[in-house]
Amino acid sequence: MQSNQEPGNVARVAVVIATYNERANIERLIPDLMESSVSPHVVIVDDNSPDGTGQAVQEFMKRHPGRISLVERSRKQGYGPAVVAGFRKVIGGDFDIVVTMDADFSHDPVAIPDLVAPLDKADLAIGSRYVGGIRILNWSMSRLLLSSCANLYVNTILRYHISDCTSGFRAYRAPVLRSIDLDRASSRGYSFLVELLELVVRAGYSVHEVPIVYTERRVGKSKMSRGVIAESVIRPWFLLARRLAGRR
Ligand SMILES: Nc1nc2c(ncn2[C@@H]2O[C@H](COP(=O)(O)OP(=O)(O)OP(=O)(O)O)[C@@H](O)[C@H]2O)c(=O)[nH]1
Ligand SMILES: [Mg+2]
Repeated sequence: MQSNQEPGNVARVAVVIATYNERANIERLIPDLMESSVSPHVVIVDDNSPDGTGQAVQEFMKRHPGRISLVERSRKQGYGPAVVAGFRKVIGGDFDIVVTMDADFSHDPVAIPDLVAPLDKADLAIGSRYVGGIRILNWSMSRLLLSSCANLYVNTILRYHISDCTSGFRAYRAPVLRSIDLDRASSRGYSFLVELLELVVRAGYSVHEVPIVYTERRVGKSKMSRGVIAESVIRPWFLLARRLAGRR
């Protein structure tokens, strides 16, 4: 499916970032994003982080009026619902492209222009750690195995040919997000990324993978939990069942 963007027009980019206790990271990331060549509008979705992430964002909003939005939720409700809340904030606006990324510098803001570039021919660009070889810095072997197995698992059950189905560094053409039913992406953890991918692929949109270097967080704590992993094991089967039911 082709982009509706006129050649020569500068795409308007929104960047959606879910945060929970990411103050130290966000204080470095927002300045980097403000300098980005794609001049993004930044939407932070914070779940009332005890470390004051939301207050830090409010300070940046005063310094960069009109370029940053904050969606505040009362308590920690998971990565998936946070990203959906960010999408709902931007899809009614006049953005052409919506980027998602983590706050912890695992996703390098410098790579955003490369991620956005293929959207002149694709509908979704995934920043992939695995396409054309593995590019991950500072991960333990067990974490690499978990991520690799998760991708193999998802590709086997859902028959994708996508090397990194669980990457949260993505760029969507905004009309794609407007056209799909976001209420159907109800996963709380990272299987939300697979669920959203399924909605995009089933709607007939095209996916392109862009090689990225992924660096393990240096500051702050991971939110990975047993519950998140359990959901990631069960969800692909639920998605397969939903796909088969939809065909009948
Ligand atoms: N609003 C919100 N953000 C969340 C929640 N859980 C995770 N996040 C954010 O989602 C992004 C990804 O979470 P991470 O903890 O870095 O997950 P991860 O990258 O799989 O794990 P690490 O590799 O250990 O960092 C980060 O920006 C988190 O702050 C949540 O419940 N609510
Ligand atoms: Mg992380």
